[in-house]
Amino acid sequence: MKALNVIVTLTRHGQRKPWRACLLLLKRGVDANPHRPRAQGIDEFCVRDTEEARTCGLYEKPLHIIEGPLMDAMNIVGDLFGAGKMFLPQVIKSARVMKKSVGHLVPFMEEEKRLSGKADESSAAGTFLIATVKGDVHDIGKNIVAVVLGCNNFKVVDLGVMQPVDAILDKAVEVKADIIGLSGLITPSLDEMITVAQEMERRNLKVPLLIGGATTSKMHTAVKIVPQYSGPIIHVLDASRSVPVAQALMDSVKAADLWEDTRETYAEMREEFYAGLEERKYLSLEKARARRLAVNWADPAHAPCRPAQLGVTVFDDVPIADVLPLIDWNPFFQVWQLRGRYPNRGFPKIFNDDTVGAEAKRLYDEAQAMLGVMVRDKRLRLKAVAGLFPAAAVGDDIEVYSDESRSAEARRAVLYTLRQQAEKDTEEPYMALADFVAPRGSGVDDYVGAFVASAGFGMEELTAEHKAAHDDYSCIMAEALADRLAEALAEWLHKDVRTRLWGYAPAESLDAADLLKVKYQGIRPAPGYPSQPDHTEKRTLWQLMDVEKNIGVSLTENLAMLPAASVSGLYFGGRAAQYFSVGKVTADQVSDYAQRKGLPHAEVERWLRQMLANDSV
Ligand code: B12
Repeated sequence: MKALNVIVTLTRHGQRKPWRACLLLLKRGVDANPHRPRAQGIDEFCVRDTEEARTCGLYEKPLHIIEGPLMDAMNIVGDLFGAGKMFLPQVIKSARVMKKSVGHLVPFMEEEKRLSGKADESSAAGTFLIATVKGDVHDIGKNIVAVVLGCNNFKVVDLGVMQPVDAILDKAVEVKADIIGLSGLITPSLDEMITVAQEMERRNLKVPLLIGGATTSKMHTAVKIVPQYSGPIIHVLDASRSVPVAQALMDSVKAADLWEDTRETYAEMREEFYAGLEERKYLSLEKARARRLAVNWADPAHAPCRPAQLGVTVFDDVPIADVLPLIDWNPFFQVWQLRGRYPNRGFPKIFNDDTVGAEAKRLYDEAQAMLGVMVRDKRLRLKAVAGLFPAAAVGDDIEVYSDESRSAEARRAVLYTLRQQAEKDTEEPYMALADFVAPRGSGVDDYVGAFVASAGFGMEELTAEHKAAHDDYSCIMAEALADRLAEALAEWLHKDVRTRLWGYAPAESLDAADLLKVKYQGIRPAPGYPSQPDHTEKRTLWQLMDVEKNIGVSLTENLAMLPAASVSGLYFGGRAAQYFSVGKVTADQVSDYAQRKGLPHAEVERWLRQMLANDSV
């Protein structure tokens, strides 16, 4: 902390020149005391001060400014973040200042290189290659990790999203990566990560592999990925933990210790996992079906409502302002790793939290300012499509028809659902989504709905602008807000469906808080979420609602949606409909499901890999 003391002293004495560039950064470190909130990351004078440092005569080369004051400052920022004394938004803003400074210096360094004919020796802590795997569009978690590692002096090579295994490994070899990091949001990415590990083994690489992203877990890494590769593989929970792990891996002694410890832990976890498999108990599919949720369709309380507007409705441009009140802010603070302590965990009480309150408020205000610009300048376009169709349950399937005849000729598509099989101690039913729809032959005419909502149109341009301005902070903020808007749009659309398009709850009057607490009738399970874990069901939604043509949201080969800030799901309107988790399923259901879907068994097994009772983590 010697450098910090120097800076504190310099700041106190108002001695700014020629350290201004450094001070600008370090202000963040000094200001990190949450009890003394001050504006963080003020970068407006950054270029002026960097230029001043370059021309003041103290530094022989522009690189010396980067490796001197700028890196000193970033190291302090990194240390404070690691010690929990500085928050993620502050770190990312500090990185913005650093990037702007470096951006100003790069042309001078290039000119120097041109004149001397040789490149500057870099003193980076190591080269970290990061990528989101094939078929996955997840960006925000990866971006946060990239910035945080950059703040800790790593040279980060960010390949972006949807990266196939060869692209990742070829680049890793080309840039002589010291560490490879993989990110993923949806379950198919777990298989892609296994493939990368296998290919690393085949190529005889020794580079450590870090695994991260919302869908990953320590258990999955230990059981499924680690056995594929003889080099070190470590699961990293969040951005702050990526730093000590990456730093340890750059030191041969610490790396050996870390990997030995981790390898041991993972081996124990594997043992526990395989031992635990035998303890799990399941009902056969037949028995589970016999204990389905038996809705009394003759009861008027379950009488389905005929939708006011059957068919597909396209929303080409929902005003951002209309969905703003429906934003759920809690996940927003999770993105920025700001966690209030009980009783100030949730929004807006988080602002009262002694530790994170002030920073949370500042972040929220900045988010509001960005939303204001998005509304004013129409930077994002919100698009959605909703479809409501006559339907009938046939076993565990839901047939969707083009007209009310519900005849074989009118059958347009089949939605396949999965049934719970994990044994319950109670008399509770073993549910599948099909239980919520009146069966064919019951004499009751029922309906089902589907939707896709996206707030990602315009994001590419917006993030490209921020990236060009070396502004990772605004880039990550925009991504976090687009994700919030996508979910708020889904909430808005669901309300419109309940009260108008389907109209089964025309008089519903719930405020935003009640909506976010799901106090309304009906559900909207998303393919990939626990009630419908099979991502391939999205293909049916795309076909039913002609999604790509109608609103331009597409599916990747692993069924992620593009643009990234998108959600899709089904609508069930009846009183019986509720959220549940399918959990693990046994081989009999996998075979049955494959047969019903008309897909090869192996393919279905691949898509359901994370829920196979005999094997999945
Ligand atoms: C917010 C959210 C969304 C948002 C934004 C998604 C995004 N960020 O791209 C929206 C609403 C758009 C969304 C959509 C969907 N989602 Co979602 N979503 C979430 C949620 C609630 C939080 C994810 C998040 O953004 N966290 C914040 C970020 C910053 O954290 P992070 O990505 O995990 O990254 C951190 C660490 O993981 C780590 N890290 C990340 N990468 C790396 C890499 C390395 C090398 C290292 C070291 C570390 C590291 O550091 C990061 C920073 O701390 C999770 C559940 C959960 N609690 O995790 C579900 C979740 C990820 N979603 C899920 C699903 C299924 C979907 C959808 C398919 C649903 C649907 N049908 O609409 C879509 C897919 C979107 C698409 N484009 O295809 C599933 C995925 C698992 C699965 N079954 O496939 C989850 C796990 C929910 C669940 N329990 O089932 N989702």
